[in-house]
Amino acid sequence: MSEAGGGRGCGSSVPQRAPWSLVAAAAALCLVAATSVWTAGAAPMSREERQKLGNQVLEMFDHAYGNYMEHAYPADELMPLTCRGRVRGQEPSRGDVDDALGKFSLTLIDSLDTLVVLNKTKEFEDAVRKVLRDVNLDNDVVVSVFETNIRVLGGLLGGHSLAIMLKEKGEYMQWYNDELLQMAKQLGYKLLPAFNTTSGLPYPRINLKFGIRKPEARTGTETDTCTACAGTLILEFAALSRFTGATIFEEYARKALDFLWEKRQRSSNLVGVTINIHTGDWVRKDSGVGAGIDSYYEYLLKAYVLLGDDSFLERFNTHYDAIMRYISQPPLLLDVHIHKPMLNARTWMDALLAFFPGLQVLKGDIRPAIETHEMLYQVIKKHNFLPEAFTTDFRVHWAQHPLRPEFAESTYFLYKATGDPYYLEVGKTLIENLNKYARVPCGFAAMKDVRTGSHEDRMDSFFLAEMFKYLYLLFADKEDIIFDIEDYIFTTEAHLLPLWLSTTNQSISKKNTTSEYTELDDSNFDWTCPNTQILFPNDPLYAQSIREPLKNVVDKSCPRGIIRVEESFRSGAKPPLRARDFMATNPEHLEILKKMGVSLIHLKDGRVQLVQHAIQAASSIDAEDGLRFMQEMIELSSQQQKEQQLPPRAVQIVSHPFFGRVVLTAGPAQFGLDLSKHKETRGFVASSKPYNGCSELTNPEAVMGKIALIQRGQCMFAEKARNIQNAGAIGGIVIDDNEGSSSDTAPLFQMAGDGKDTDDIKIPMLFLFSKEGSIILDAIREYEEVEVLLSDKAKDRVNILNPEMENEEQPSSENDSQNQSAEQITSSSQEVDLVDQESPEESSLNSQPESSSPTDTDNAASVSASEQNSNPVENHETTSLDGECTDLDNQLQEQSETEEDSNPNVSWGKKVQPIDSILADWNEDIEAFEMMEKDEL
Ligand code: DMJ
Repeated sequence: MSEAGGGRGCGSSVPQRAPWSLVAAAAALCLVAATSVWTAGAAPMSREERQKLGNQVLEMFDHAYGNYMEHAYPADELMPLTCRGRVRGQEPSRGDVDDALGKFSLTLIDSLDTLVVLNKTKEFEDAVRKVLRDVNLDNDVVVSVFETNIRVLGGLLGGHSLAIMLKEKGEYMQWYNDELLQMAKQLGYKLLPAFNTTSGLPYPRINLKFGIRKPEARTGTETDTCTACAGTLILEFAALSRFTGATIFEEYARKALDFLWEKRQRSSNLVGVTINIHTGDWVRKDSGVGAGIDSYYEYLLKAYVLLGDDSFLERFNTHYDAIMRYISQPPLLLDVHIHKPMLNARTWMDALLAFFPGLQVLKGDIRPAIETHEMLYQVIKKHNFLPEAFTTDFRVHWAQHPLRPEFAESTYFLYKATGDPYYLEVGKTLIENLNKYARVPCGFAAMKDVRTGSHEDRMDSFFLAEMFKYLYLLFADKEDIIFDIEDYIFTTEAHLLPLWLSTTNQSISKKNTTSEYTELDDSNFDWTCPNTQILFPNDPLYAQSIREPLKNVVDKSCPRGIIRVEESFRSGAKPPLRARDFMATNPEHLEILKKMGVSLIHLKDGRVQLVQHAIQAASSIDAEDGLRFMQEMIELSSQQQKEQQLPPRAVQIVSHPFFGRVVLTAGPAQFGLDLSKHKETRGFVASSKPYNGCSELTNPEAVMGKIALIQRGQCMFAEKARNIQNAGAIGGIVIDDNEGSSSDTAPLFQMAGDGKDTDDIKIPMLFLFSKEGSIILDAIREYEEVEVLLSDKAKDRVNILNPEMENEEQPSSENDSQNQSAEQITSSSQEVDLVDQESPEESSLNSQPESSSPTDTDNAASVSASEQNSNPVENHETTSLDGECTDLDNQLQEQSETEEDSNPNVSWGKKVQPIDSILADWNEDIEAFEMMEKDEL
């Protein structure tokens, strides 16, 4: 086991390309070494080109920093679209995001050490003078303890670290007398009151002037904090203690970490996202490596590097083991529940987890780092940036991107680890995209929506603190940097702390180390590093071979892949299982999949996701087959998407006591009356008998002239439609039989026909997921007579209550047709727009329904036929690839943004009010109406 001083021995937060022995002293810190000989794979990048790219980074930094200094300073941040400073209180509040702003010239402080890394020593000297002259840390502002620590305390300490380095060199900063450190200490003391809890976990926010509890403080009533918020202090606080000799900071940060470790879920060894700072109970029990937890793990490993304290490594390795067991599903990293870690807690990933491959490099676990990084890169190639959140089938979940640096960080570490020029090309792409899509005349603007390229008036300070450092260092040679970067560790905000701190003022760590660690079974601890001398020099294609199977993981349109499939078919090498024949319920198929190295991830919304790991295939031929199978699947899905680009529809409950308040998002049908081209259909609802609508109705009198409710399953959608139409229904609503399904969580799709001519179906048909459907069913139970409106867009309540008014507003019949065709044009052009804009989103790659999926028409006729043969009793509409992966939900999101303004009743897609709240509202409405009725009586 290494003693304290390991930080110095292991020598670096930066994986080196130097001989492996350099890191041996770190015992367990695996900074992998790479070969300098690159014989295949991505072509090596010439020194000239790397220099050119490095210069481009410098120019970009000047553009960002120069505009901040010119137009925003001394404000905390630059607003690059309006070219002015963001001053808290003077702009509309953005909620928690604003807690980073303390009126302390945040961007300047966050940029200090970047200036030195980028060789702008003169500018650094000026910047330090400005900080000392202008920055006030005593403002009456409530700030986030976490953000203030990583950005401001970290920024001051990084600045101090490089100021003393420069001073020692004898040219610059000769006047410097630890002034930044004094400021850091002052700030440290300002943050300490936050730790005044029984647990030792800090309050999430503090008032810089008044602290926590005083009435003037306006904070201190919070009970919860995020794990990362409480667990990302040790580097800055320990550095502050060791630089100044004031032990209290390191003590407090250690105590908070000790408490989190104590509270880890003991059977899974995972931590939740949010914890109660008083009781230590987990408030949010989901666990991942992204938002809310990320830097807690990062700081355990880096605390070991900086402080040389084995206990941190033991904790990190214990957690890492759990992460790899439960959360890592290469290339994905999926949140799970801490108590039931085999259960995924989400079907999407957030952008913050992009730092994790970099941390894995630091740990020495290169393979999963390469895999996850490659997956993320595929997402970036599709959207130009990493969206804030994306689904497991790589669709956009949250479309914004605030120029986060995590992916650049991982790219840098992977390049240092592997020496693979591929990562230089990745960096080049990042630079190009930033210049092409985020650059504006007054800096770089965050992306509001990566799909549309729209901007937000925001340039976060971390963009300067981190992005430019990592990009510059990626292309730099040792001699391009005026100091040895290997002597420093990067904080989570990429501030530089010198590793020599590990041997300075160590008494604190000795005094406070708990005795618990000796009880741990450390047999699973990884004390040795992978021998990269063997790993890379002997196999220069190592990284490439890991990336290769993931190459098309996102790009489901995949033209090259399709050609390859066709070519291989022509040469007679057919895959053993065709994608179109695949059924997730067929054990034989599952066996074949396994052989091909294809694994299934069961998503919560009923879909399954397919991911191929070529190395898990039984043989290289099976791996090839697996690849072909995946490519076929991609092709098949994209074919289906093309047929599933109808916008969603609305079911609006119009009768008493709803009067149009309840609008349910519904899926359209490929057959029957097209509601976008015709006037809506209005009628009372009635359940059909049999409820599945698969045979002639036994209650035609009940559905005659009404909108029939039918349950999904047992037969084709079209068959149901014919049966209710024959009984005299004027429309139909198919309600999902998957209990709990909802358009909040499952992508909408359109109901497909039966592969035959469906022109005979004249009535409109809509699909509702189970939760939405049950709102209508509950309403029937309560009120018996329930009237609904089936339409392409919810109607204004005024028109619903006074249909005559609507008629008055209607054009004359002569104008009607003109108007209607105008509407059609609008409607169809809107569809085209959506398709154009959204088609890149339709990346349901690897994803197909496990069951209960609508059958496709013509295109997939042979598919459904073969499925009918193989599984005649199953729901026909459940067996083939369907449109669940289509992008209606993204269209919905898009529509919600444009339509909500004009029509407050429309609440599509992601912005749809959650069902529970609709029900709550609804109950409130009912009560209110009942009260009103009583009053009237
Ligand atoms: C940075 O402020 C830090 O890296 C933090 O740990 C989380 N991420 C932001 C930038 O995305």
